[in-house]
Amino acid sequence: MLLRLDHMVGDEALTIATQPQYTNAAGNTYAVEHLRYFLSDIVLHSADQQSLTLADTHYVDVEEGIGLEIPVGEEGEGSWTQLSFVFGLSPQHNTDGAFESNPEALMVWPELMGGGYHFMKFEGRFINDDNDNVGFALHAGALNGGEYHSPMSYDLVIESGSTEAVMLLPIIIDIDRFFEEPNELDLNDYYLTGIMNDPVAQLILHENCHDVFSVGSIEEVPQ
Ligand SMILES: [Cu+2]
Repeated sequence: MLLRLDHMVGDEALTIATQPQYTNAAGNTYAVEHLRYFLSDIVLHSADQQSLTLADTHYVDVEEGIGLEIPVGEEGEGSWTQLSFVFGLSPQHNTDGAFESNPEALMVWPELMGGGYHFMKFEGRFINDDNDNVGFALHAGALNGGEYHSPMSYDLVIESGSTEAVMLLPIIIDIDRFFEEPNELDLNDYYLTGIMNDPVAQLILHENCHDVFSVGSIEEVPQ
């Protein structure tokens, strides 16, 4: 069995591009050039209180195709009723020096802003209020120790083990949702300064993360 991360914008598969083509809730026309992030504490849970940790930390780079699948392995054969993970790094994993090699080490978060690592580097371009095509960077992290990581938990029904097929569980990441619900995030407010040193912006993005992820229906892929 494996988990597959499907990056979407609404109903469309995300296309990495430089030319703004998507429209967010604030009406910004935007493009995603780079999307890099960490998940942590990825755990399957069963009805009888068993749990299986799939990864303590997991790095994703959409543009480079890194980390788009999370293998479950043979010990994952069985029945599971819940999947939980953290978007970003849970505090126990967000420690200075935790990652010694690239690409993970390149996610380092400035010591002066609390240290540890970026939870996400979401970079792209958009058309600003002056009608200029400009770059933006939404960099999320535990600014000065802020609890901006997002624990997620999903009920599911997985019965695996007997089938000839590979069981595949899609995890959908809807990029548009970073910009909405409960807070409308307008890139005009942030593209000049970024958000790294802005606790209000970190909170806005953190709150919006609650429904960015969803779990799809299990698929069987013939071997
Ligand atoms: Cu940054």
